[in-house]
Amino acid sequence: PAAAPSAKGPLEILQEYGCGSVPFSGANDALYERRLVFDHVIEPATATPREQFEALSAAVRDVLAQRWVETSRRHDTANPKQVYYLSMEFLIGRSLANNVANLLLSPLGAWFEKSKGVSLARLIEEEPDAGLGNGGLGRLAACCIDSLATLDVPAVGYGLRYDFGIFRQELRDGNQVEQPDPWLTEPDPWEVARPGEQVTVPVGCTFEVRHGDVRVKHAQPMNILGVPYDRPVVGYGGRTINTLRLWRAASPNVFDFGEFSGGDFFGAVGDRVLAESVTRVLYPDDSTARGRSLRFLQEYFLVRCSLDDIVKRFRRRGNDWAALPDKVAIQLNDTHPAMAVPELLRILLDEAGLGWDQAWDLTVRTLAYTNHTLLPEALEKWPVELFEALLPRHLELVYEINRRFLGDVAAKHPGDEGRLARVSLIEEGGARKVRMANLAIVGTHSTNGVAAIHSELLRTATVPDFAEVFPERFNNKTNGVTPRRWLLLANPDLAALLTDAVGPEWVTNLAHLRKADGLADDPAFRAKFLVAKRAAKLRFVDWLKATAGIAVDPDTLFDVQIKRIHEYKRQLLNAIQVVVWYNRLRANPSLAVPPRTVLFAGKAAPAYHLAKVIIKLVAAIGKVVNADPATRGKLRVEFLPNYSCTLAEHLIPAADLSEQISTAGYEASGTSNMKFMMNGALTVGTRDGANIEIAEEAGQENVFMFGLTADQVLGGRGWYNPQWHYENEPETRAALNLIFDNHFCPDEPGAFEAIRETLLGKGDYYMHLADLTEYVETQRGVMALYADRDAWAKKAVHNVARSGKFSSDRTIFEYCRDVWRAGPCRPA
Ligand code: B1N
Repeated sequence: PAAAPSAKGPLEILQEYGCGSVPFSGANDALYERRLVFDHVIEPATATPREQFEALSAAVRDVLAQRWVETSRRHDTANPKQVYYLSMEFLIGRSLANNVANLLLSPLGAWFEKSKGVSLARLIEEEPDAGLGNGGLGRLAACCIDSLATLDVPAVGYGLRYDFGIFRQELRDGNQVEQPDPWLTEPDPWEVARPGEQVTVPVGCTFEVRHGDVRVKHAQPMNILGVPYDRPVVGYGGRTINTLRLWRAASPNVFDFGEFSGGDFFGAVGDRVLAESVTRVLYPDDSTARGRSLRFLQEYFLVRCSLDDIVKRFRRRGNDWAALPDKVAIQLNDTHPAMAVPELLRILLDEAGLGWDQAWDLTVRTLAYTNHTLLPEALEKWPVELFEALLPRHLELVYEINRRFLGDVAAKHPGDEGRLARVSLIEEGGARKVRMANLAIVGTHSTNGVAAIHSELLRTATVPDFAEVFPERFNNKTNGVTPRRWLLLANPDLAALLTDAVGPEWVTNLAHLRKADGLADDPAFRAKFLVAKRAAKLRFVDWLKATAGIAVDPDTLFDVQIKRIHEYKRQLLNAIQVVVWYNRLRANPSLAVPPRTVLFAGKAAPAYHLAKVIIKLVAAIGKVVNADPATRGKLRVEFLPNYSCTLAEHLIPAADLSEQISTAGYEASGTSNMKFMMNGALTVGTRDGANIEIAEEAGQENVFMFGLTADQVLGGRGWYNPQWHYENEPETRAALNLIFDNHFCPDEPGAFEAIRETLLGKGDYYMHLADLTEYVETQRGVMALYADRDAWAKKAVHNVARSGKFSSDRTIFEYCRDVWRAGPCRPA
C-alpha cells in the first residue's frame, strides 16, 4: 500500500492492512502468518520458534515501515536541524519487545498467545542481543537514540555493523573463556540493507591485515566500500521512527577484479576478504585504548561513511554550505570518531571549495564532543606514521589546525613552552602521535562530561589548559537511561504499580514519578512495592535457572555488582568484603544477618590479566562459601557468566542492593546505578560519578555512601599505605590471608598471587584497603535495615519516586537545548 498519511497511530495503520479491530487476526491474518508462508514457505503450524520469531518481528516491521518512510519524508520536507550521533558502539540488545511496546502494541501480546498458542515471552528469547558495544558508553548511545526518537527530534545514529559483537563469556574452572558472537548467522529481521546508498572510502595505501593489525603492502591508494544497514528506532508512541545506520565494509568490484588484482582471481578473492575485515569485530576494550591499527581504520571508516552521508542529505535538502551549523549537529561519542574534525574540514575545503577560515568556523560550530573517562590509559593517541600511510591529507590538515591553534595560544602566553607542549595536538618525543582528545576539544564547540563531578574534574584537573583557552566550550550533561527499556519493559509489575499510582505519563516524563514520593509513607503501597519486587525476583530466578542452570533463593537479599571488570570499579573490594562476612559468620554462627546472595557479572577485556584473576577469585570464593555448612542459607556468592543487556534487564528489577563502589574520581558517571535506582534497589556506593547526584536526588538518608572522596584520592596518595591496613586491621588481614593462603584455590596454589602483588606489592593504586573497613561497616547497616523489610521498602520507594532526573529524555533535552540547538519535528 501507499505510504500512510501522517497522523495515524500504529493501530490505525494495522487497520489499513485490513486486520480489522483485532490486528493480526481475521480472514487476512495478514502480517504474521503471511510472513511465515511467504518468507519461510512453510506450513504455519510447523514453524519453529526461530521462524515464529522472525515472522512476528517482520510483521512488527511491516507495521512500522510506513511510519518510518513517513518520518524521513517529514524530515526531508521540513528541513529541520538534524542531530547525528556518531558512535563506535551501540549496545542495543534485543529489539522485538521494545519495538512492540514503543508502538503501543503490547496488548497484542496476549491476543497473539491466545489465538496462535505461542508464548511471546518464548519467542522473545529467540532474538540474539545486538551486542555492538562494551558497556556503559555503548548502552548510553542506545538509550540516547531511543530518547531522541521519543522526543521527535530528527536524528540518525551512525555506527558500525560488526559481524561479531562483544564476545560471549564462558567460565571454565573460574577462568573466562572468550567465544565469538556471530549474531548475524541468521537473518536479522530489523535491518534493511541499502546497497544503493553505499559510500566509497579511499585510503592512502594498500594494506593487509594480520592478527588485527594493518600493515602497509604498497603505497598505491585503494578504496573500501561502506554499505549502510538501517535499523528502525521507534519513539514511544510510534510518531517518530528514526534510523540507526550501521556501516558494513565491503570490497568494490574494481578493486577485486580490476587493475589491482591484475587478473589474479584468487588474489582478488583474498583482497575482498581483506576489505571486509574492517567491520569484522568489535574491539573488546572498555575504558582503554589498545592502539591496534585496524581500530584506527574502523574509526576512520565510520567517520568517512557517516559524514559523506550527512553532507549528501544536507545538500539534497537544498541547503547552502554556510547553513551547515544551522541544519546539522554532529555529536562525537568520545574521541573514537574524532577524525570527524579533519574529515569535515577536508570536505568543506576540498569538495565545497571554501576558504580555511569559513571551513574551520563551520566545522567547529557543527561538531560537539562528549568525554567519557579521565583514565589516562583510555586516551586515544594514534601514531603520525599511521596517518602518513593511510590518511596523508588528514594529517596535513591536523598539522595546519595545530599550527594555527598553537599560534593563538603562544600569542596569549608568550614564552610558555610548557603550555604549548601540553596543548599541542601532537605528542613529541619518540614516535610522534596525534592526541585525539586535544583534536576533539579544539575542533568542536562543546566538550561535555557525563556527570557533574566528572565534568568538573575534566575542566579543573585533566585539561585545565583547554578550559582556560575555551571556557565557554566546557559543560556537563549528566547521563540518563531510557525508562522504556529499563522500567516499563524490564519490570512490568513495578511499572503497573507506578502507572496505578501516578498515571501513565511517567513513561515519557519520568519526573512524574515524584507524585509517588508520599506513598513511601503508605504501608499499603509499601506492601505492594514488596510484592512487585518479589515478582521480579521470581522472574529472574526462573530465567537464571533456565538459561544458566544456576539456582538462587528469592527470599534472600540480592546484592548485585554488574559491570565490566576493572580495578577502578573495585569488584575486588566487594569480594574482600564478602570474605570478611564469611569469616564473621564462621566465627559466630548466631550472627544476626539476613540471608544474602551476592551476585557478580561482567566481562574482562581479553588482554586484561588481573581482571581475569578477579573473576577467578569471585568464582572461587563462591565455590567455597556456597559449600560451607557454616554459612549455608546465610551467604551465597555467584559469578553469572556472559553479562549482557538481556541479563541486566532480568537482574536489575530483581536487585535489592546496587553496588557502585569505584575509587572516587574514576567512574565518569555509571548508568546501571540509575537503572537500579528506578527499579527500587538501594545504592551502596562511593561519592563518585552519578552516585553523587543519585544521593542528592534520593536524599542522603536513602542511600549508603561511604569511602574516600575524589579530593582525598586525587590530592596525592603519599599518605596511603595498604600495608598498614593489613598489619593493623585483624579482619582485613584474616580475609586477605584466606585469599593469599589458597583457602579458595586449594587445587591451584598461588592462583591469587597477582592479587597480593596488586594490593600489597604495588601499593594498591585504587585504594581498596583504604575504603574496606568503612565499606564493611556500611554493609552491616545495609543488612540491619533489610531485616526490617518495611523500613527498607520506604527508602526503596523514595528512590524510585525520585529517580526522574536519570531519564535519558532529560539528558537529551539538555543536549538539544544547550549543545545542538535542535528541537522536535512532529507529524502535522
Ligand atoms: O562511559 C559511560 C560512563 O557511565 C562510565 O562511567 C564510563 O566508564 C564509560 C574506550 C570506553 N568511558 N570510556 C569508555 C569504552 C570503550 C572504549 O573502547 C573507552 N566507556 C566509558 C557512559 O558515559
